[in-house]
Amino acid sequence: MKPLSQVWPAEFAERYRARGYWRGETFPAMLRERAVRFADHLAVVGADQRWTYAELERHAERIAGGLLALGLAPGDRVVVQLPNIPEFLSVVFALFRARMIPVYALPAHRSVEIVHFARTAEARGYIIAERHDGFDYRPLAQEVCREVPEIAHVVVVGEAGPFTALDALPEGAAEKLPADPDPSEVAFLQISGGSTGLSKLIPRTHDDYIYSFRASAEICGLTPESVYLAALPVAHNFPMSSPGVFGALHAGSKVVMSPSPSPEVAFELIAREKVTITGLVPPLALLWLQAAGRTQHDLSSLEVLQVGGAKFMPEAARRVRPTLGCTLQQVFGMAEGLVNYTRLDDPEEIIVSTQGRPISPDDEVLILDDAGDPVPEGEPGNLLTRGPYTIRGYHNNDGANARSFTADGFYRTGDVVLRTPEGYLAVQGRATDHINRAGEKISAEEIEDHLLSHPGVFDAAVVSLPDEYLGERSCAFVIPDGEKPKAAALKAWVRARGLADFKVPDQIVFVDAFETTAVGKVSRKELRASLRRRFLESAGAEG
Ligand code: OOB
Repeated sequence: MKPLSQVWPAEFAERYRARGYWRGETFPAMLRERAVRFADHLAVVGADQRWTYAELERHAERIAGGLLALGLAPGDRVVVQLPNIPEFLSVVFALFRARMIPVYALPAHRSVEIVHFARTAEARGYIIAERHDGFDYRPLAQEVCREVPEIAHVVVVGEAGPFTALDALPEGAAEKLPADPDPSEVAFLQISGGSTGLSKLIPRTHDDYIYSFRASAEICGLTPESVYLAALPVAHNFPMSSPGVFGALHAGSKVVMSPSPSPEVAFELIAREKVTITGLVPPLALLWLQAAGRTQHDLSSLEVLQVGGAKFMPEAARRVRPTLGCTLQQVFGMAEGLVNYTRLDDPEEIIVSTQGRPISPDDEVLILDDAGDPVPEGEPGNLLTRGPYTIRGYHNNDGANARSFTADGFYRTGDVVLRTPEGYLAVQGRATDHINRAGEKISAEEIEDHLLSHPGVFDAAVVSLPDEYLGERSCAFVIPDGEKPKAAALKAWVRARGLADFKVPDQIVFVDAFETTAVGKVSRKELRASLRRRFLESAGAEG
């Protein structure tokens, strides 16, 4: 099995410890300590569960013992694909306790993605919910196990079918549970937005990740009286750690798991549980702003609405305070590390017009031109970063590491930003070819490959187009091979390949040929840019 590691050069690691960022905390120790300090305080609330901190720890201990008794072992990687339910927390804390490595998948992922994560991580276990949003995950697990026979155990929250139910794990012996991990060990694998090709796996350590959400909880003002609503899927880095469910638990707050981010579901929970803070992607924030005007629910407990994952337009941002009566906090982050926040007491103008500033005084930020030289202050350029919670490399992916990191360890974010005189970052766009569809990152290349596998497709280029609601939608330009296939058939083809629904192209445009330059060749990147430009120009002319 490929060993897991995430190593900062010794001088950096020493500095991060000396400055008190890395404090040697680990996930198991964190929960154990809180289960004593906040024993009877509510830790997590779901549809019909209400667990105190002591109960959450008891559940995690039982599951940890059960997973070991089942045959999984410390060091095993386990794909976790669970929706926003309290068991997400008992399961991942159980994995941490048993020194197993969660690999976080989104509920929207399907066989192609899960097989890829399982293979890349060399997973031995897979934990699913019986169903969510009308989808039954058990047939998906059967398909994944056929493709990845190394998966020895599937555990199901709910009716297990052919697998093992979480509630029916064998009884484990407490003394078999391993000692706490070393804080510099990798705690889990997060998945990247996948800007080129398939998602990469992001190894995060106890030290670095706990620092990021501890500091986030502080920036977001979390206390034991705070109530955090997990509205976005918790497997995503934003609701997980910015400050997310982990930051909330670190602060002794109450976590409320919302099965859906829709205003209908979330508003009722805000009123019932007196939610004080939550995080959304821009399209959902727009939907909430619309719905707030006509809701019967009392939203007055809400103090902070965080918006991130994609650019939130200033015109919309300005409406948050008057409409919802709470403070907006913009969040610009990435699963690889760096997270920026506007601060709660910042002037309104900074809050609505920037995407915040970094968490840490030791987050190093470079803004460079394409030649690699710093741009003049205030001008847009490519954002590179390194710091106490930004990774130095992906798991087992030399090619991506060579592309995405400089020799001295800076991560090339692919984002184009400018820095204001106050030191805040404003996202201007990006240099990479992915589509940011309502916060979900889609790799153009990955979807092109699936389109090309269709017999009626000669060539395909996938680009992002501006979309009023989604921010960006995906559009595939397709050169047919022979008879033109139906757009609906192509979409169905991509879906049937076993991909997450959000990756199915929103729009398909058939063209006879792609332009080529005099040399006869253009890069895919230039090709996508020119298709996009010409399409928008002609649409503009028509409109
Ligand atoms: C978050 O993480 P990822 O890994 O899904 O995506 C990261 C990318 C960034 O590189 C940037 O391109 C985009 O998403 N992004 C934003 C943004 N926040 C993220 N673009 C414009 N404005 C923003 N506010 O998306 C993520 C991780 C942690 C916290 C928040 C978001």
